[in-house]
Amino acid sequence: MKKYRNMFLMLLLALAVLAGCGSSSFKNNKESETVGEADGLMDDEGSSLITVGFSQLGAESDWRSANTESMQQAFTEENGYNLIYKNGQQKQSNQITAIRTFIQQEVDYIVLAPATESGWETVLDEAREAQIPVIIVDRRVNASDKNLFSCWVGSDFELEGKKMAAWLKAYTETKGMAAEDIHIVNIQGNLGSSAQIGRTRGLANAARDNGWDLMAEVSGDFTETKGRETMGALLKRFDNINVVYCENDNMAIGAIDALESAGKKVGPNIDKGEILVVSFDGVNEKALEYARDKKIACIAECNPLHGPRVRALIEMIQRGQTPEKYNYVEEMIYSAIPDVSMVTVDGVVYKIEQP
Ligand code: GYE
Repeated sequence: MKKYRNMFLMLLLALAVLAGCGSSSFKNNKESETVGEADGLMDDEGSSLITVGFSQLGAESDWRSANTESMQQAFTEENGYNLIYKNGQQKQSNQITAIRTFIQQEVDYIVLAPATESGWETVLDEAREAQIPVIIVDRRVNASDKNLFSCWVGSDFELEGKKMAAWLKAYTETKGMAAEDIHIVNIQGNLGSSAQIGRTRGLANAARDNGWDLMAEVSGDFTETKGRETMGALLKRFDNINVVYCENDNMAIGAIDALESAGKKVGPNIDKGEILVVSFDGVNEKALEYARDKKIACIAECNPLHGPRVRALIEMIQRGQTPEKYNYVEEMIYSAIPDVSMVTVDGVVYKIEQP
């Protein structure tokens, strides 16, 4: 993937940030397989391999596949790990069972990529009782007792939504459109997941503040199939949609298919009757191609390559250090439309990158 070049240097930077100044922000978005090896690290029993139980939530999207692969590449035997991977098939109950199995197996670390935010207290408490450190990756858990897990690494999903809303505002202003003429539908991710909550909030607040017509918010579960179905249903309900905000690329691909099958023209010229589609991730090659063709007008990047980041956190704990509780990755925003060159969110300027 073109945009994951310079991987080695960027990861070195991230490790330096983590180890050096205890910052809560990972400065890189890139993956390396070559640094941070766990050579010489021993677990409590003196075994040379560290056992990590990884409960992944499912396999719903290209983002998820890239995330799983990143974890599998980071936690290899050559790197000093024994990775036990469990796919939760989108069900929290499966993930809870996986964690209980990891506890019985007496793994050294548990890594959890939770499907939704709520409902983890009991099982996390069981892991704490067993004195197994838990690292949360990607989405968050909303446990009131923050000591139920060691740390978290992932994206600022609301920031992603805010960046997208800022781009939409800037772009529709270049088109001279009145706020009330912007008729948006939001095809959301799976309800109750941090990625959905943050991206939905980013748009809803902007719609309220700008006076946009946010007509519907419907979940498409982050899958292409549900994105297609949901878009089809929305087209039956509304005949004036001109912006489709998809909370990931796979749903955008499905939605574009439904729009085109219904005879609609997808593109950035909303002043000329085209329907503008925006989305999140920037992992799927087809979505990036759509972005280069302006079929997807803008993509807010969500970086899935958390394997080396989780490994760096585990290695800190192994060395007796305490990682920052919340570790954010920095992310970009992509659009091939030249009219908007940057957006400002919460005082920070984000340059618009080429997809
Ligand atoms: O954007 C989506 C995936 O939680 C960040 O989940 C992740 C989201 C990602 O299914 O494609």
